[in-house]
This record gives sequence, structure tokens and C-alpha cells, in this order.
Amino acid sequence: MEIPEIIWEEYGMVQHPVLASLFGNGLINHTWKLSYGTEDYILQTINQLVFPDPWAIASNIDAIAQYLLIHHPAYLFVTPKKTKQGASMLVLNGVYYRIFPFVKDSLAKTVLETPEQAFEAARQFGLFTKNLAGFDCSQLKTTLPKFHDLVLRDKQFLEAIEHGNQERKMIAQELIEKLLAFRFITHRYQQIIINPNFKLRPTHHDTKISNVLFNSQDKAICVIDLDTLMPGYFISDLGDMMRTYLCPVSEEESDFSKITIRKAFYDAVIDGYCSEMGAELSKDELDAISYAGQFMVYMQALRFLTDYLNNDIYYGAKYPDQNLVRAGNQLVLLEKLMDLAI
Ligand code: GN1
Ligand code: MG
Repeated sequence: MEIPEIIWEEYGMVQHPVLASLFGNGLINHTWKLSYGTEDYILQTINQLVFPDPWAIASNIDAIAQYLLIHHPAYLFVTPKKTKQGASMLVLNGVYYRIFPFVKDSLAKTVLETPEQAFEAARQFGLFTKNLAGFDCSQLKTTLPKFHDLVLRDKQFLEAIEHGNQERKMIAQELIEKLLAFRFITHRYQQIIINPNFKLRPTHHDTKISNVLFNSQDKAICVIDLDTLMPGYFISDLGDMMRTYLCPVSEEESDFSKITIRKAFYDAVIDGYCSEMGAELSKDELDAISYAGQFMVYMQALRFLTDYLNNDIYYGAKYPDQNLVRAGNQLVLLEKLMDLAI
């Protein structure tokens, strides 16, 4: 997509920045890296099909930035560059743009190589929620209603089975049945949301490895991508790390024999997260640590298969069965995780 020239002027950049190519591997937003003088920046457009109210995202980032500045001034938290008008975003022809300073000497990983890195990343996500423990969660706007609500994902799955592409339903029949057999995971979630010992906390909701920045010594220095920062349960953040850090291959892998759980990474994720959050979690929450991974992997399998049945309207697909493959991949990962819990 073309980037309108007027952006630079609105951000007070007198010369045209050097625009590098598309950056990162997110499925939702478009991201570019740019250089301006001695500084580097990240330019991003917000996908409004996914985020109908981009100002809610900006408001959340502003609110927690203010809180962190007062209560944890040494904590590195990346905030958007302001426009000349002092706004955190720029709207041009209905498209929302924002610019973040690029953290110097930082590196975003797409692949996790060692348990130490898993520990580091999990510790940063734990630290993020811990530092916000005193923050009044009700100040946060919901950027994606019911995003990690497994009851909703279950309902959407059932609806897609009934009303979605019936030809695809036949192809996916075996997978559909296997996923339905795991509905006890949703039932446990229903117990969690009525349990007062499960606290709603400021939750990142997208703890994949590329959302942690590392330094050259391989230490994690901060978390990024606050689009889905909302009140949530710790199982979302810990669980998505389990979903994306434990297996040597990603959700895109179609050779399911490569899907395994690396136990050392599993332990590292839990140790790293609990090194910050351990004392914050209640007994009931601690008991749900292994459930966290099952919850997130199952939800992602449901979401991919739902999208497949709905003709890929949400995630898109680079080849016809991509969302079916992704769902099958997540099912195998779920089975491996369940074995681990026994
Ligand atoms: C989406 O855009 P990305 O890759 O960060 C999705 C996540 C999924 C992930 C699966 C807003 O995240 O929930 O886990 O794809 N984000 C949204 O790859 O739907
Ligand atoms: Mg994201």
C-alpha cells in the first residue's frame, strides 16, 4: 500500500524519512521500519476490520504510560510519537497511522532458540502485568470485545459448523469432531470466570516472541504491541507463550510430525513468568498454570477452523487450506500438551 507523503509533515519530519520495506510478521496490522536522521521508527496502520475503535488502543496506551511513569519510572515502555497536534495517531482518508520510536539496538525475534530466551520473554510479560498490579483495570477500554472469551469462540465455532461453507465442513469433519471432544476445556473456562480467585488484570493478549524486544546480550528488555491490552486472565498471556514458544515449528507447519513440546522451554516459560508473577497469583490461579496452554491452543484451533469454515474472512489464506492446516497443527499441539499434563 502507498504511504501518503503528508504523514511526515504531520509528524514534524521535515525531510522524507528513508522507508525500509514491510516489517514483522503480524497477520493483522501493516508495519514498516523507517529511518529519519539518526533515529529509526516503526510506522504502522491499524486494521480497522479487526479493531473498530483505534482510539481505544491509543487511550489504553496513554493511560498505562502515565501510570508507569509515576509508579515504575525505570521501566521501559514504548509510546507512540505525537503528531504536531499532539495526537497519538493520525487519521488520513479513514486510515489510522501511528509511529513508534524504534528501541535502539533492539532486536525482535521471530523464532525462539533457547530456553533462556523463553525464560527472558516470559519474565518480561510477567513483569509487565506485575508493574500494572496497582492500575485500575476499569480504566482500560476494550479494544476487541470478548477477544479471549472461549465461550464466544465455542459459539462462533458451532455457528460456523452450521452456517459455514458446507463443502469445507465435509473436508474438515474429522477435525471438527476432534475439537468438539475437547469442549471440557471451555467448561473449565466457564468455572474460571465465575471464580472470584481469578483476577482480571491488565493483560497483553498477544505474547508471541516477536512482541518482546531483546538486546545484543540476549536479554529481553521490553514488551511491545499493546493493541490487545485489556482486562483479562493470566492464562491468556502465559497460555499464548506456551502455544508459541514450546514447539520448534509454528502454527504454519503442515508436517505435523515436527510438532513436539520442548520440556525445557515449558519449564522456562513457567519459571520466567512466575519469577515476576508467582507471588501475585492466587492458589486457584497457580493450579491453572498447565491449563493456560490448553486454553490458548484450543482457542486458536477453534478460531482457525471457524475461519476455514467461514471462507477465511478473518485470517485470510495464502493457499486454499491454510486455515485447515493451521487448525490441524494446533490440534496436534493440544494433544501433545495434554500428554504433558498427565
Ligand atoms: C493474530 O496479528 P498477529 O499475528 O499478532 C491474532 C492472534 C492470534 C494470531 C495467530 C487481533 O495475531 O489472536 O493468536 O494472529 N490477533 C488478533 O497467528 O486477532
Ligand atoms: Mg498483535
